[in-house]
Amino acid sequence: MTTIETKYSFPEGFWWGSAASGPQTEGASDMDGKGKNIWDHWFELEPTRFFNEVGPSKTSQFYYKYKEDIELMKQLGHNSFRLSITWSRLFPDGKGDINPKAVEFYNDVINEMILNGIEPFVNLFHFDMPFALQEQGGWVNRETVDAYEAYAKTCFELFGDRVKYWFTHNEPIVPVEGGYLYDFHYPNEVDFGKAVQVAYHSILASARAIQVYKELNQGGKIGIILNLTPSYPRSQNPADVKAAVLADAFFNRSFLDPSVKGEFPEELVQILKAEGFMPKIENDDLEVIRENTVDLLGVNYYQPRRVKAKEHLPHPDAPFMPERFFDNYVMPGRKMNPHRGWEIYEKGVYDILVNLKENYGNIECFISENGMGVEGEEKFRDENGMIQDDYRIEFIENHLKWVHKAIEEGSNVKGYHLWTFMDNWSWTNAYKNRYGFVSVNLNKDGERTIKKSGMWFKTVSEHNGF
Ligand code: BGP
Repeated sequence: MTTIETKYSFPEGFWWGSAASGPQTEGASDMDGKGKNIWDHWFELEPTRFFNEVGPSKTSQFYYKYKEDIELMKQLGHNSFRLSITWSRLFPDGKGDINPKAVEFYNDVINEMILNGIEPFVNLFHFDMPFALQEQGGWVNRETVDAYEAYAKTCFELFGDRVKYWFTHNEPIVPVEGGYLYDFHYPNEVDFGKAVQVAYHSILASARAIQVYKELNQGGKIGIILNLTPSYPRSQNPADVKAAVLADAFFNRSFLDPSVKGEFPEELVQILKAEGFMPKIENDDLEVIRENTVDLLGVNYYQPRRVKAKEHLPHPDAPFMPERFFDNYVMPGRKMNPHRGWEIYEKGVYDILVNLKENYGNIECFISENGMGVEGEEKFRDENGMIQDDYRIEFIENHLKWVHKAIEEGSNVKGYHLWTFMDNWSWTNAYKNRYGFVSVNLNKDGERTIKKSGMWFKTVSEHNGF
């Protein structure tokens, strides 16, 4: 390798790679004994809720093409990659009998990654509740915590000899928001009480999986992946500042504090008590949560949250929502990703890292997702067939500069993973927005072509900087 001057160089051993999830990439959603999960069910029930009525069976077919994909990861300079195990593939009913075909598949994938020098980061839950468990209430039902613990233990026992980086959940607040507050995941309920119970059970499940992992003594690390949205007040007016503090407690600290510190934010507990929404807590739960905090934290960062004090009191009959305490606010003139409607605020990633350093014991962390979804990327394909996604390169660079600054100031951040490796199925948005380093042509049997950003990333990884 030739040496070049890198203006932003990163610490030795920095993790360069990308992240994906089982339900968004595997396809084969009813093959080889896989059970249904909530996405398979919801698509059957209401296909029109999905962009162009494309459901979870038509994904990038990683199930069949994983060898080719891992080879591409290697070509793109990946030294690590996050995948998730699809719970209902391993346990078609969420518990009980194991599907041997799933064991074979995940063994093959993990072995292939290791063979190619790519460290497997394995996540256990990426929004994909097995439908059999959802029918019993999903995360609302405490028995799901037991089923999850058994599932986690099985994964550690089957794959833990080779997998040394585990994650209990990806963005556990999203199923709470989507399924029980804002109607973008099944079961599409609006019920704050259930939302709180779901959040609580997810946190308990995470702690119980960590406990089991530690007992097994496999010598790896276990963490959680959280989507953190730094909350900025519109002004320094105390009412706006208070609104931002509460939004932060609801959307960040609700999971961050128990995961890293083993305790719940006091502001939130006070609100839940005052409003009669405390979850059902049993026996030694709180001790389990206190004692089983994460070894490392994955930070997914896409956008900040801007808030202001509430202008109008909610109608007394309106369902209880976190927004009872603040208004979300779109700051005029900010840079936006028009395809996803999300603000692009690169400094947010730095603010998160500074917060982790100052208030969370500088916990070991990495950027586990960051990325830019773009519609209609085909128009950027050049005559050689490569998508010229300079906007994505600029997006990543601008974020990495802030990550670099945080490192210079002592942040304990160990890597950067893009969302995502190849264009994949994005829940209800299906294939509308493309996020990958690699494009996927759904009309040509999922043909893969590397985008310009993929080639650029290879040089960044090789030179450990840019
Ligand atoms: C994160 C999820 C990913 C992915 C990404 C992009 O919240 O962990 O699964 O989907 O966001 O968002 P979207 O696909 O909704 O555009």
